[in-house]
Amino acid sequence: MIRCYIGLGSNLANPRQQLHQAVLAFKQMTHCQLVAISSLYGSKPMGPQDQPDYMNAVLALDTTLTAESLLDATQQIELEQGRVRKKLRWGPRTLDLDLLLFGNQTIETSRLTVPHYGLEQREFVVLPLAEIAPQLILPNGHEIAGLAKTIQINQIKRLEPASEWTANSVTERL
Ligand code: A4P
Ligand code: MG
Repeated sequence: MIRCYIGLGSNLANPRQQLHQAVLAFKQMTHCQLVAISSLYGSKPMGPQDQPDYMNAVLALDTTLTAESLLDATQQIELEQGRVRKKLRWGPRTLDLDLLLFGNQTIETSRLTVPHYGLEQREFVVLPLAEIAPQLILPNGHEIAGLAKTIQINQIKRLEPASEWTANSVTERL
C-alpha cells in the first residue's frame, strides 16, 4: 500500500456537493482505502479573478494502484462530474483532482508530475494537507508543518469539519 494525497477543488455547479460526490467516488474505488478527509476550505481563485470562489479539500488514500492508474481513476471521476477541459489556464471547473503526493516518490512523465508542481505555493493545498498529515515530510525534505506556518494567506477560510461536509444527510443528486 502506498499513502497518497489528492487535492480537490471546485468552483462551479454546487462546489460543496461536487467535493462530497468525489469523496463518495473515492470510497467506492477498488484497490484504494480512504484514510483521512480534511475540513472544507473556501478560497479566493488563483488565476483569473472573474470566476467564483473555490472550495478545496485534501484526501489521504492508501492504494495498491500505480500512480498512472490512480490518475486514470481520478480523471474518470472528473469526467463523471461534468468536467470540461478548456483552454483557459486556471479557469473555472466543476471538479479538479490533483495527485499531490504518491508515497515519497518523485515522478516525471508526460502525464504526471509528482509532487504536484503547485503544492508548496498554494494555501488551499498546504493548509488542508497539514491538517490531515501534520508530520508529513515532502520528498524534497520540506516539512508540511513549516510550510503551513510560513505560507502567504489570501483570505482562505476553514468552512466545515469533514464530519459535516461529508455527512450522508447532505447527499443530493448533482
Ligand atoms: N498532470 C501532471 N501532473 C499531475 C498531477 N500531479 N495531478 C497532468 C493531476 N494531473 C497531473 O490537468 C492537465 C494535465 O496535467 C492532466 O492531463 C495530467 O496528465 P488538468 O486537470 O486538465 O488541467 P488544469 O487543472 O486546468 O491545469 P493545472 O495547471 O493543473 O491547474 P491546477 O494547478 O490544477 O489549478 N484557485 C483556488 N482557490 N483553488 C483551486 O483549487 N485550482 C486551479 C487549477 C486554479 N485556481 C484555483 C484552484
Ligand atoms: Mg489539475
